[in-house]
Amino acid sequence: MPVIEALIFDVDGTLADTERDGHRLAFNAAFHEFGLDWVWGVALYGELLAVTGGKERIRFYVDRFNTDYPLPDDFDDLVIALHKTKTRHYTQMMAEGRIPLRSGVLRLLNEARQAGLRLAIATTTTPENVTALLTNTLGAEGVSWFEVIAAGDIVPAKKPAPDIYVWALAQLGLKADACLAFEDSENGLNSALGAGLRTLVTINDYTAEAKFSGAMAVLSDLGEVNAPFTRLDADGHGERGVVDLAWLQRVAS
Ligand code: XBP
Ligand code: MG
Repeated sequence: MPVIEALIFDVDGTLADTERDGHRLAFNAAFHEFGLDWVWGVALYGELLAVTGGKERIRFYVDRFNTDYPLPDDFDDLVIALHKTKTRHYTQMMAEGRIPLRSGVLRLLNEARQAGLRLAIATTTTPENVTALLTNTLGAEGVSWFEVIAAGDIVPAKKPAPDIYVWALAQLGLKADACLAFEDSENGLNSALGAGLRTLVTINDYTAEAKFSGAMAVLSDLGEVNAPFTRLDADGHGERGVVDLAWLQRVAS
């Protein structure tokens, strides 16, 4: 296996647990601001996560879960306006520091940077949201840690389509076998696998029951020395530890 040259990270659910207490609340705040009585509870939101992308998720909700809603003629414009408002609420929440990075993320990013690995992001979320999270959690320079930020509508087909990872690889000028991807969801895993990437999954509450077939490994999180990960896939035999570059190189081989 070639030496790992770059790490490509998903954002939502992987770098930080942004869905339940970030995106979900921002959607609800936008609905409220528009005088809509739509409220996405924690369980419903788990079902809505089947569709990636905020605008796509609003449409999915109206289509499948709120079928009595009379579609206005300007529904397309409404979705865009709602989503813009949702992004304002979300970035405001990030600026308030409401969502920290997940366990082990900062440690691994620091190690990768010191070792000269290249870093990239591949996410379906809106670019402003990525900037808000990185700036708040890593500091003003955080965005510059990532050489490529592939986000949002930059490719029309969102995860589980491989397009966002294919785009990120093209920008890096690297083949998939020189990179590793980090994901938290089946849609994300399938996107990365579709681009030919070996992919490490760290689960969260919304994705814990998924099967993750094809993942390089499935872990509770990246782990810290005083709070090690638990490996959950059958090949791992319940290993506990810390994801560092040596561990990644070993498991990827
Ligand atoms: C993340 C998402 C995003 C966010 C909403 O998926 O599904 O849609 O929930 O973001 P992944 P926007 O982690 O697989 O990339 O509202 O900005 O689209
Ligand atoms: Mg994700």
